[in-house]
Amino acid sequence: MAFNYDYYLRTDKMPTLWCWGCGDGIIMKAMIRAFAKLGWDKNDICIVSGIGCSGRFSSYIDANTVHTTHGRTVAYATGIKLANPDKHVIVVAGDGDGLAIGGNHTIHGARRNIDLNFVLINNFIYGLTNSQVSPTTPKGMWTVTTQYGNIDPTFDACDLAIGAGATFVGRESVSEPLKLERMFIKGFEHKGFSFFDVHSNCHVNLGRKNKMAKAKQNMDWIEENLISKAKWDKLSKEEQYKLKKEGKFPRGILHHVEEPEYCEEYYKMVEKVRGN
Ligand SMILES: Cc1ncc(C[n+]2csc(CCOP(=O)(O)OP(=O)(O)O)c2C)c(N)n1
Repeated sequence: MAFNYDYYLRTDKMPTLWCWGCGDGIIMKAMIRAFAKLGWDKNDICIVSGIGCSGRFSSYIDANTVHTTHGRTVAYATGIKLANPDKHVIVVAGDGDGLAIGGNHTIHGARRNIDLNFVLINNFIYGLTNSQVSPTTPKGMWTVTTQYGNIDPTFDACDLAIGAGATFVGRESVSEPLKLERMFIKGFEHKGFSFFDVHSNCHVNLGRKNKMAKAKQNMDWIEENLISKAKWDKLSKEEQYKLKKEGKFPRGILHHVEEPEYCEEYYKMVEKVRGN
């Protein structure tokens, strides 16, 4: 029998406002299947989204939801998780939201290893506001703010998360929804800061002026730039460095370690101070 998504959706809000073929829908569906496979009650889930096309997750998923200010998802989510450590808190933010204006919050959420699940919807552009350059926009690409081609160097969101202290870090794309679902399940189960760099298409605002105006062309381009972790690990450090400079990245679960979780440490401290 076909999977029924409706339990986790605000069906009265359908159809979505996303453009035809947008990767956001694939990610939302993979996320919902992960919730269902983990057996999560929607009342135990909190979706915290920022501002952007990706911000609509908190409108469409029927759980506890907060549509927060641009770049401040982790600040809100930290408060929510500390006050409700038994809830599953999922942060959804775009590459502009999570790496530019909100980059600092992303770093410190990872550093604290608070049990949040940070889903970065990385479409390489400011989607909602029509094509401004973002930290992940590849070199040379046209955006409205880089009309002669982007000169900013390529940015690796997973390296940032690992360096900052995230304890589960993975990268997948919208072309592999089942792998994405499996990665979500593993990361959602992990206790600590889980960071998912999900490469997604924005053929309307990125692709249109960069020779991939169709969703499939944009998705094919994403696939060309992702290399399985198994293959990646066989390359020398020099080869990996060179590939990253060309905008090519490893995919899969890249980092998974166990470290003390922030809420647990916090509540231990509360007990200690109370003399219990
Ligand atoms: C403080 C603040 N600055 C700027 C904006 C305008 N703004 C809204 S969405 C957005 C960028 C969205 O891009 P991204 O975060 O990559 O998400 P996407 O739309 O691609 O999902 C910007 C700059 C805002 N709403 N608030």
